Amino acid sequence: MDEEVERIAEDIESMKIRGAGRIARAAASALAITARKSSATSSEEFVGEMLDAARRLIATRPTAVSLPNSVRFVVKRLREGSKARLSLGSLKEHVIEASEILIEGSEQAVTRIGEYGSKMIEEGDTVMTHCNSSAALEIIKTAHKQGKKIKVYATETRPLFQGHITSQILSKEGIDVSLICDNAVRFFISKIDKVIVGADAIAANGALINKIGTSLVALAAKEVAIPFIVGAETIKFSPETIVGELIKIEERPWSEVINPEILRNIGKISVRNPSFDVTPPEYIDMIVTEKGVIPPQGSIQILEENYGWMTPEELFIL
Ligand code: RUB
Repeated sequence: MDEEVERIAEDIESMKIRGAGRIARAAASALAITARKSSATSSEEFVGEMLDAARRLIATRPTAVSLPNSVRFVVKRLREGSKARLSLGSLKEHVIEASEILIEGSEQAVTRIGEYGSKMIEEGDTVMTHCNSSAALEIIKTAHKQGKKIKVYATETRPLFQGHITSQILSKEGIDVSLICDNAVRFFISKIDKVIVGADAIAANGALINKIGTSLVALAAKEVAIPFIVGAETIKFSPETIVGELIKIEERPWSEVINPEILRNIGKISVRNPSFDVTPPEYIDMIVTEKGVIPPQGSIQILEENYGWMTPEELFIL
């Protein structure tokens, strides 16, 4: 494996590169790097190198569906090029181009989500967000740029405090932000007009998989009957769920939750650290995608449009 590609894989694992959209773009760029640096002397050897890199990248984090979807997008073109017996040079170009298309498309998708989603924010709205999502923040930032006065409550998002990043980004934009503990969500929910979060994955039934604690925010939002809005590029929709696969919830090391010394003093206990949770579709009012705003029940249609070409073999080939 190329060193630079291995470093990208490790950065995704250690969460130096994090957030489902960014992970997907990093994986696509790692595949382009693999192609650029390849010293393969035959197309077969090149395909082998690409698939090794693809498998390594997919294995880095299990929940963000945008990661395998991005890798599949590039591998599909690799296979097509190989089937069409492109020369080795053209095959490399084909792969590099595919990865560039994916990266550009993913960036444009976030901008579109911002445009569509911002229409749902009204002057004077108070918004709650959880974790750090580029798509959710794009909605808020776009509405702010349109001159709407918005107040945001950002949850800390333990254990890794992605809420600090969110607060910093929004405050730099000049948006009024209050950082709150995750367990203060219900305390503040009566002040909130809308909840806006991102997605690591959307299942065929419209369920949302996002940072642990998202489902609790959704529960609180439902109690006070305010809109719960998800910003999700279509690359976050999971084709595996059409054929009954469940989305794997990553469990990260306990050391992210508690200092080893404090743990030693507490005694012999187990510490659990699931990184994501599932918000059922009944708790979601709308999903803002780059193709438009859909109810969660519209997820299957997005999956059919975007991934209908996939045979089960293609789905599980990596
Ligand atoms: C990040 C997280 C984000 C989604 C969407 O989790 O849950 O809400 O990935 O982000 P982690 P984006 O910090 O564990 O990667 O909209 O930027 O893709």
